[in-house]
Amino acid sequence: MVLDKLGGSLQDALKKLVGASRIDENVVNEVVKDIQRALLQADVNVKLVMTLSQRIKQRSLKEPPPSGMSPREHVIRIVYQELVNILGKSANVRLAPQTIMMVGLQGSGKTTTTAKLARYFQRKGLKAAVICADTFRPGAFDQLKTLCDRLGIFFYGEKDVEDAVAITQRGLLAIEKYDVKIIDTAGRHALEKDLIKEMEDIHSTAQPDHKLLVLDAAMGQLASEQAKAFDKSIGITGVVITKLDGTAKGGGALSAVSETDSAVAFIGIGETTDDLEKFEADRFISRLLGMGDIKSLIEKAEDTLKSEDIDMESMLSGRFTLKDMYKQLEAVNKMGPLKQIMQMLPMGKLGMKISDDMYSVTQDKLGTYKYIMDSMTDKELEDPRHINSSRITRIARGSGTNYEDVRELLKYHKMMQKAIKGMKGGKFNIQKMMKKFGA
Ligand SMILES: Nc1nc2c(ncn2[C@@H]2O[C@H](COP(=O)(O)OP(=O)(O)OP(=O)(O)O)[C@@H](O)[C@H]2O)c(=O)[nH]1
Ligand SMILES: [Mg+2]
Repeated sequence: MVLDKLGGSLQDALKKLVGASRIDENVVNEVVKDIQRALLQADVNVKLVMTLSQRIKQRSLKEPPPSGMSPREHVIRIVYQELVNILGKSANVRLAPQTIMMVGLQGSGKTTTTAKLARYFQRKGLKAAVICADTFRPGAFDQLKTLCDRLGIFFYGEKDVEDAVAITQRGLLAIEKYDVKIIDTAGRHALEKDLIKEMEDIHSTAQPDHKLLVLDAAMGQLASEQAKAFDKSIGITGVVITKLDGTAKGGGALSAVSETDSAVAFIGIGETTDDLEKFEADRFISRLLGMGDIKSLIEKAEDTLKSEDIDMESMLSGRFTLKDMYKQLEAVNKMGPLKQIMQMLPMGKLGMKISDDMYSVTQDKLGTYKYIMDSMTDKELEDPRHINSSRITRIARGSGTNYEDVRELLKYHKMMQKAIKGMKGGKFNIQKMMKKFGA
């Protein structure tokens, strides 16, 4: 996944929203703080982050949720919308016959992206050909030719010729009959005068429909300066951010571009020729946030909160029966293995530590526990202390399980009961806690 780290931290922030028992100013502030930290770590401009934070806070607290939408979903949607907003529009490179000129600093990924783009169009059914107009770097010809040969893409280049403009001119004639013509140009250390001159000459010779600026994602927020400089000299029509797979600064590069008049058209996410994606801000953010997952989490969360019928009062008074435990386990099971979600369950809300074993109670296990409990007497269910070794044997036989299963169940129960007793021991103000989550 692109931008794993940023995506992960943003998702963690949203999970706090999903898991909160109530959506109030405190929760929103806390989530916004997490989002800020995540974005700043991805090198997103501080001012941009502050504006975004303000907007999320204001909208979350002022805008009423649309009908049918829970407060939780509402805030998540606002976060999503505001993140899409800072990425701005994406540049649209249509699937049509056209000439594309690639520009950018040395090593930014122009040649690789030229091949990736040709492949992109080819897969969409357009005939693509490329021209090597880089006479600066000795290996440029071979590099692009090798990539094209492998992909079955027509390549035009002239070895040992220095005039990149003349090559472009002859090249365009040679590939006249192709739908999409892509010109790879030379990169330099910085925007030097002679590079600009050559770029402008190729530009006026080729009259490209698109001038794509290729930027290394590692540039972070400096991307905006580059975009402005290139735009001033030949007027770029779109940006390709490469190497998003290899840097934590990708968020900065992406958002910086939208601050200029330019927009991102494609992103490079790896070294192979298939690692190119058309950039669409909404789809990108949706994937970054794992929106599909988040949505189903919200549904589950609200489902479980509704169906929760555990008698908290009695539980906290020290009565924690096997039946109570079964309900808890059932709730855990319904939620899947996500630990964050556990915070919503009564035990989690009270800050009770739940061992890792508890998270992995499978449907099978639950089934087994149910059989076991069905073979117990009411008295045993209410107070399992009465269950001695011979009773365990009886219960195991009656339920078609074995001795160890029954013992495991009892062990769980004891563990949980102990934890609940621990909570009673004065560390928590029960009354206050109960109020807090509306029990
Ligand atoms: N991981 C990763 N590597 C990339 C990506 N795009 C390009 N690269 C690598 O970046 C290096 C430079 O890529 P080139 O395409 O040669 O860059 P260039 O802009 O043509 O370089 P010059 O022609 O010297 O200016 C190569 O090793 C590529 O494999 C990407 O999206 N992800
Ligand atoms: Mg190159």
